Amino acid sequence: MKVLITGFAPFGGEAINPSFEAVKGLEDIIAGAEITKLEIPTVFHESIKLLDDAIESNKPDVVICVGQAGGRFDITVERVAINVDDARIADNKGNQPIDEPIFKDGASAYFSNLPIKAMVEEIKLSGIPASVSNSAGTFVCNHLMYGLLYLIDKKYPKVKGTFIHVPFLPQQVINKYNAPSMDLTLITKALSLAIKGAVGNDKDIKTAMGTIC
Ligand code: PCA
Repeated sequence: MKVLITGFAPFGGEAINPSFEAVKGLEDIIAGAEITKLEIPTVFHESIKLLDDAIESNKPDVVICVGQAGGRFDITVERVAINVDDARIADNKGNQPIDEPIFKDGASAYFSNLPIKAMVEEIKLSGIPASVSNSAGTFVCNHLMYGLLYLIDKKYPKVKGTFIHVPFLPQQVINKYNAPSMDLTLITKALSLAIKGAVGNDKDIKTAMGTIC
């Protein structure tokens, strides 16, 4: 079993991105699976191209992309990606698409085909806060998750994939008011547990993890 896991480069004025910091710290073998780690630029379209090339060359069974969700307090495993870019800030190359489809020939949305609830449960059982998220936003993270699931739909039908958002690191929130953070060792452990949940469950568990607005 091969797992490709990616993290993003820092963006939005941050000096660090917890996603790639945590990915870098993962073991090379987790739950018997061979782990390949990759940093992805926080740039629309270039990110998807790089992921496509990595899937083509590494031939992974599972792909998990990870990104920073500043403001979230827990680890969130994403359920769905939507076919829209609506950037509140520019990406690292100055692109700021507004209400543009990611792929004109893609579905309105794609759902993750990994057992996302089993992944969340695995993380929670180790005492780390985690939940299912129903929105990866409309910036580069949703863009990459959509690109991954589009590629799975059109080109790599045997691959399974999702996206995980992680909170800020403590050093990122020193001068931010009331912003939650999580220690790097906990984020790294959570990603390792998420991989364990992903490779260890063919089917998802039937547990309520929905939200009420
Ligand atoms: N987070 C951003 C893009 C890169 C990252 O780490 C997002 O949530 O869209």
